[in-house]
Amino acid sequence: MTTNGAGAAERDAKKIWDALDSFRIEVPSWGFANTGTRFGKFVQGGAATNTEEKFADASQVNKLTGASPTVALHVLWDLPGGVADVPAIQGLEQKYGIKAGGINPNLFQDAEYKFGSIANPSAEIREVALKHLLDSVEIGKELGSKDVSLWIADGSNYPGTQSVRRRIEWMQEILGKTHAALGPDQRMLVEYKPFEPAFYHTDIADWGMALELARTAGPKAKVLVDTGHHYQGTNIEQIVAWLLHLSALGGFHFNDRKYADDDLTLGSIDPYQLFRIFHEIVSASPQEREGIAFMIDQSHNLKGKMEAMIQSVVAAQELYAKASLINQDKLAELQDACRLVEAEECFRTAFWQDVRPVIREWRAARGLPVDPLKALGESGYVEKVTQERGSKNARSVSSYA
Ligand code: LRH
Ligand code: MN
Repeated sequence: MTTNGAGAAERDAKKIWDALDSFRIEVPSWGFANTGTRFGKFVQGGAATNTEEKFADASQVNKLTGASPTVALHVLWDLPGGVADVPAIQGLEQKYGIKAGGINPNLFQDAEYKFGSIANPSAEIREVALKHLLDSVEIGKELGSKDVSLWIADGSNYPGTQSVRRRIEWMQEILGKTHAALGPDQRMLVEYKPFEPAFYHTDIADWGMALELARTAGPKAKVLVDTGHHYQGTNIEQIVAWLLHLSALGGFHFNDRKYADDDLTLGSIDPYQLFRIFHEIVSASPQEREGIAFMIDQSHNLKGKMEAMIQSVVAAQELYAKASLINQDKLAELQDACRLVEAEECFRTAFWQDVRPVIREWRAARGLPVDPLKALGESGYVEKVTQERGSKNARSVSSYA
């Protein structure tokens, strides 16, 4: 595999095995359900129609990839009964051997949030939003899951219609109270997004705003980087480097995009982007890397949901393995000596390494199918769930997920 000799090949194989043995990525429950765009939803007969089926699908993905032992939950979609649904989730964790991961409050779906949730001018509605956040913290506490992952869709559509300044103060007040409710091992992750569903201003639009809100909330608050939440041309790995430098990086929502927040499968459009991000992670110190949450956040509107999720986990494993092959010491030496071409070659040679043969050996050694996607096909799992769920999906309502 590498240019010079067996010794180097063994060393590379060890780097890849060590990288894969430590690599874990969380799958989103909503990635298994029928989702669409505002222009329509193409219902898949085998899609998950309830939280149990989402756990079943997540369990199958983990069984085939060995890398996704947790599933992110969206409170309104997976725990419509709130804290009262925790025992049911604990039952599913037992039954399917998958742990609940990030708890995602939903402050964007209900009618009362038309003018915002934690940034809404109405103190009454802000209180309703705070109640939902505190319920989400409680759910996380009872499930023993580490992260409460906040995406706030709040914003406005026309200049002059809302006070950006007062909305900042209202957000800080609510996020401070939410942080105060966190348990000793809990964190709150603040996700930013430049636009959609708001199209003039979004209250938490970029990493700087998320960072400042996290900092004022408290030490258990970190920033979540959704790779789809950046304007074209944004250097996302530079933002990651800064957040690492500031010990403010909580985690990622990985996906890919050609235009905006397209939520396409990771590595499908610009795999080099994710490689550059992983380089910032693997070149950080073990302390800095500690606790960074890798999560997938995608909606599979056209591709088979199980196939797309397995493709995503496998692509993430491959890109993380490639990044683990970068000779960091040599690269740092070449970078600081401004030996540009040699540094670039040292960096991108790792990207071009075909790590798949060694990953297949790792899978076999770990008792996993050497080709997860092929194994899914041979398992008949999709056909089985399509049989079981088909009629329910045919009747599926038109909610987002
Ligand atoms: C917003 C977002 C957020 C989730 C949602 C499903 O675009 O990235 O993380 O809550 O997608
Ligand atoms: Mn996201």
